[in-house]
Amino acid sequence: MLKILGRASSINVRKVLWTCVELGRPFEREDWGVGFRPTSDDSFRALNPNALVPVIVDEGFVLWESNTICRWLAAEHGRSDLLPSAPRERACVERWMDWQLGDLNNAWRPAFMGLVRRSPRHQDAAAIADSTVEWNRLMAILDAQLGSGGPFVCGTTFTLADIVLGLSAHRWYATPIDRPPLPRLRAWYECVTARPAFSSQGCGEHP
Ligand SMILES: N[C@@H](CCC(=O)N[C@@H](CS)C(=O)NCC(=O)O)C(=O)O
Repeated sequence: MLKILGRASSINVRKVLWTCVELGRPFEREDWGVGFRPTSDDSFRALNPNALVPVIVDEGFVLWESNTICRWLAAEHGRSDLLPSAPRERACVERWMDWQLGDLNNAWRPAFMGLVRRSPRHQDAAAIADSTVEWNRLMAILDAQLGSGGPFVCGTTFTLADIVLGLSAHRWYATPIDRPPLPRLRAWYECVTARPAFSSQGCGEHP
């Protein structure tokens, strides 16, 4: 049985939960991370030296990095709808997944950590304001991408890019900031979050 280690409030754990449900893949989840068993434990660090969630263990195979886990799961199930096998189509999905992890995650951190998590280390008003501007700028880029084809991030098929970015959009809408309207993004967000797999694992709960 696939084991997922990580608290369900983590956006990166939610990516894996959502993907598993889309795949119909059974799993067990163990709570690790802030508020639960500490990832600084030796037993956890032996699985992921970064001491971050999620980690999966499948028949002795250990994997960390949320987007890589989602790609591995889709590939293992032969789900070329979620992760295309054709190089150009696959590159589109991987590009938007990389953009989510590398660019979007960095943009939102001060605003999200300061305003939603209320982290004492993230209460610099100027940093929150800068972060909000950058976060909104990047979400407008996603809105433009959705306007160039759609209805999904990479065209007519729901892919892993919609999972990781759908969760990012959930965070954006849940953060008390001024947002541009971005109607294409809103329509796409409502479409992807209406999927049963989104709500079945609590992905729509407080981010
Ligand atoms: N690049 C990693 C980042 C993982 C990450 O930052 N995880 C956070 C939760 S979203 C974490 O483990 N925080 C510490 C904790 O919960 O103890 C991934 O995508 O898996």
